[in-house]
Amino acid sequence: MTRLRIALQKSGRLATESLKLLKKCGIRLNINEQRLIAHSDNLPIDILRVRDDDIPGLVMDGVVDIGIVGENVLIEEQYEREFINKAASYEKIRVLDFGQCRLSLAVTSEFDYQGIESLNKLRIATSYPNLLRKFMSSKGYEFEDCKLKGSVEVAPRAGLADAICDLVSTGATLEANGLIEKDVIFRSRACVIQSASNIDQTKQELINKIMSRINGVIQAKESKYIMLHAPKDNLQNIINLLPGAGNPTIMSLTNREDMVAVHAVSSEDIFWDTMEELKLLGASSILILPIEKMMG
Ligand code: PRT
Ligand code: ZN
Repeated sequence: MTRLRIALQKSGRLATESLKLLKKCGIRLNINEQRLIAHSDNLPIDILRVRDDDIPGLVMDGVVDIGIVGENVLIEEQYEREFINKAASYEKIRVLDFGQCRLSLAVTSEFDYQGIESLNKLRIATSYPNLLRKFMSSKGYEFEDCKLKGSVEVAPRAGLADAICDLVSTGATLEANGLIEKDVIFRSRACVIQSASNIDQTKQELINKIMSRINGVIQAKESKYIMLHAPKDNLQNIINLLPGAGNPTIMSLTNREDMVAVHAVSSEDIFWDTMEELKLLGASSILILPIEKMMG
């Protein structure tokens, strides 16, 4: 069987999480920092470690079978290719739980911003000219583009542009540069994409297996295993407090006729407030445990 090729970011914000996810799916890898390719020794999988900007193109051109990339980079590449009439087909097979950020318009505090119309025909610095162009034209506005690959946030102060359109997560970078976030034009997170070109059946089965493991890893991260002791006469109220705990296991306790042990899997984290409420209902010995893996 030909080996499945997966493209990941080599270094940067998505690199560690992407690798961690594959490892949790049971893909054993020997990463050599200098090397572009890493081979798995327990599954027919090769990992290509590249710049995130190259990942959508590698998948769209069928050079790799799947890739993990931010939706911002993916859609920018898709729009760019549509613009120049280049094939841009792929399939987004799952969004992931990391890499969350937003692409926002921001201006300096002196700028009299009355809404997006205030930016009409002005110069906007961005690394995402295609996403910005689609957004501005959907609103019926134009702009002069100033494409910068880095240091976008210094452009207004340096006199290069009137405003910026950049990725934001905490907002600290904007604040440090005296910029104010005005409008979010796109929300993004990391996602898994698959090539639209013909993938043979054995390869597709391997992709499906990995995707099912990814689902299990993410589901496990969001879920908790709960153990507690509950008074029999308040059992239903206690179970009702456990989010998404379908069919809890109820066990008897030695030497306690009035109490039972409850074990349940909750589909969400259990916060201190819920634990305090459980205690008020008579629950005791409450334990919340992380779950490592899950399967249907
Ligand atoms: O070398 P390579 O090309 O692979 O990496 P890169 O430098 O292009 O990208 P990298 O590693 O910075 O980001 C990879 C992906 O992470 C992005 O494409 C997004 O999908 C996602 N991501 C999530 C972010 C952020 N959060 C983020 N905050 N990417 C960039 N930023 C930058 C932003 O550009 C700004 O400079 O962080 C700064 C803002 O952060 P805050 O927290 O101060 O608001
Ligand atoms: Zn990049």
